[in-house]
Amino acid sequence: MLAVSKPAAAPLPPFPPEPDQGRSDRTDGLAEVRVEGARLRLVELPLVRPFTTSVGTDTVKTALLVELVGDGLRGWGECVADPGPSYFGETLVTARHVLTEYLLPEVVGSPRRPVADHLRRITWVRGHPMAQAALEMALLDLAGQATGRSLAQILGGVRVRVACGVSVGIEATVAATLRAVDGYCAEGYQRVKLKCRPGRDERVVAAVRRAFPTLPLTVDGNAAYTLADLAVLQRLDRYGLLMIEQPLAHDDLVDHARLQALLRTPVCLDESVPSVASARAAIALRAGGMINLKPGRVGGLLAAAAIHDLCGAAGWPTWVGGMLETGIGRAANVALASLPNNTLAGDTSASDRYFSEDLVAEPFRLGLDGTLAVPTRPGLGAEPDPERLARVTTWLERFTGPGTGHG
Ligand code: SMG
Ligand code: MG
Repeated sequence: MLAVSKPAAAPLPPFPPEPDQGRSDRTDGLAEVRVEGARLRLVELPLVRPFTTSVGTDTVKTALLVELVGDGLRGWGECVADPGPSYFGETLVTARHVLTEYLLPEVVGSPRRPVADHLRRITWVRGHPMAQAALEMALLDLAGQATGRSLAQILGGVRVRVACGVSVGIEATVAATLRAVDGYCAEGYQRVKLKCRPGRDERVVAAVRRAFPTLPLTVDGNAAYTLADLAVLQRLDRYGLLMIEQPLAHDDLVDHARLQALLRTPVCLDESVPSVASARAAIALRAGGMINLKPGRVGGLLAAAAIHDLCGAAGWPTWVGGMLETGIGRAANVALASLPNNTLAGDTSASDRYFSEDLVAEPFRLGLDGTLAVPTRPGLGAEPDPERLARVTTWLERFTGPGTGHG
């Protein structure tokens, strides 16, 4: 009988290393912390101008804040879920539910523990990365304060100031977009991102490029395109964009890989990377060329830092995105932006790009060189101004520990 030999299997492409789910050695050496009580609250801050994307218009920022109290310290976390699930599947109501019923009971009233152990106790909760990230931020703030280490030091930051860009919403007219871009450039922002959607893309990009020939420029489609729009996406290649952010579906990687193979401009993934594992898949599939890091989207700062490391090893640049955070979430984003592979300016704009009065005592101010200072105080290095906090709080709930109920 004829022996049929199986052809040798083609070697697997080099795969990115195994994810560590973000529960990394970055927490080694942090003091143990005890969480005696917690408060959840909603705050509402009007935006200085409406912000329109392909998924809707925001005129006010509603943030869910986590406040942990232990050993005389106070740790703060900001949840970036929106009121509705148009950018991401979580909402303010689902995040509140998950924090109240599942996450906070695991840490409030528990004994003094290493922060890694507190975090291990919440990993059984699947999904809900924005709720998880808010609690993680508050725990890291407590642990950083207890240890005397800033969040940037905990995460492995290497910069004292970080380069800032600005995200410009879809304006009513091209002229209004040009005015907005002009204003932000005059303030010193180092790069401009134009929100776009089918029909509101090439004409605006062409006009901005004509008026600002050397401006570092990007676009963000927030998943509004499909491969049927290939022609316009390929035409955008002509404008020297730094990247095209999340053009295709929020849960797609395969079509982004097909698109990237047909574009010179790097594709930057945002919505399509909701975890460390999905970042690894994106890199393995070559579904783009860079990733926008948002702690809330991926389950926390440690997971975002792990994605930063994976991308660095793969030669993909990273940068820190934004969710119109108050100064609390902004402090965390700026600390994350100080990591070495974040080589592109972030959507980490100054407080006054969003609010006439930020929540934090010391608002983030843009330097003349278009940078923000990385907080240096232990922990987050930012806390709400008590009087302002009281003024903008619309809802508040207290937790004292498991079994004691809340209210
Ligand atoms: O914080 O300056 C900011 C906003 C940056 O454009 C921004 N964020 O898709 O990257 C993004 C959006 C998400 C929020 S609006 C849907
Ligand atoms: Mg985006």
